[in-house]
Amino acid sequence: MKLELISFALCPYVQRSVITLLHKQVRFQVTYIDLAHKPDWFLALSPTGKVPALRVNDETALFESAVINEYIDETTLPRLHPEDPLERARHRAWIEYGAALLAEQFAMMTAQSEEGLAAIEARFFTNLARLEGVVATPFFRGRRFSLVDAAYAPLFMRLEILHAWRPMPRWDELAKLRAWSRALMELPAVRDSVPADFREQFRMYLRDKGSVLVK
Ligand SMILES: N[C@@H](CCC(=O)N[C@@H](CS)C(=O)NCC(=O)O)C(=O)O
Repeated sequence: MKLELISFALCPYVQRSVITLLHKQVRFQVTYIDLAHKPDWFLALSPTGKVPALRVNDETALFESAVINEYIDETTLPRLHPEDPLERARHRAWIEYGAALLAEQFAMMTAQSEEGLAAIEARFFTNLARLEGVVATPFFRGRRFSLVDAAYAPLFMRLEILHAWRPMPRWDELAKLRAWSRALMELPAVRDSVPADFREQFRMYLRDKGSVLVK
């Protein structure tokens, strides 16, 4: 099976799929595109015009990170998704919840004023805190890594970087989530899912977006 992941290096949704591919030790190629100038071939294969897209055997293209991750999981054993349908549905629900959190995190990271940042940050942490009573440790469901872990690691990676630049007291209060985040950051599949100069690229990206966090 030939897999080609269409990517943008700083995209957290792409990173979800990279983590899954690395964790499952699946061979894949990466093709980077410029999201500001999307090539025609990409627009032809991705109806949403968003990355990630996964081209399989030079033919079928999949889109949506959660769907791509399930496909990778179903085609390479052992399965990361739980066997039990109810438990699997619960995992899917939290993955969806994580996608909404990523959108809120993006709004937080690109806030243009201190007032705007304060409002978005309050909302983000209120919604993030709902996970505190749900998560087991070290990973979402205990000792076994799951697709929920792959879905949240990009969010935590960005949160830890932002927190190092400018401490966010509400992140310190979420002890179980921080333990989960720490366990994820130690995994090779998570560490290797971003370029070596990710922090610097991330900072420059936010600076170009006029983020109040890097002024
Ligand atoms: N729901 C999508 C979201 C993907 C997404 O928003 N990707 C962004 C980059 S991080 C994108 O491609 N944006 C380009 C655009 O919206 O034109 C997924 O999970 O794959």
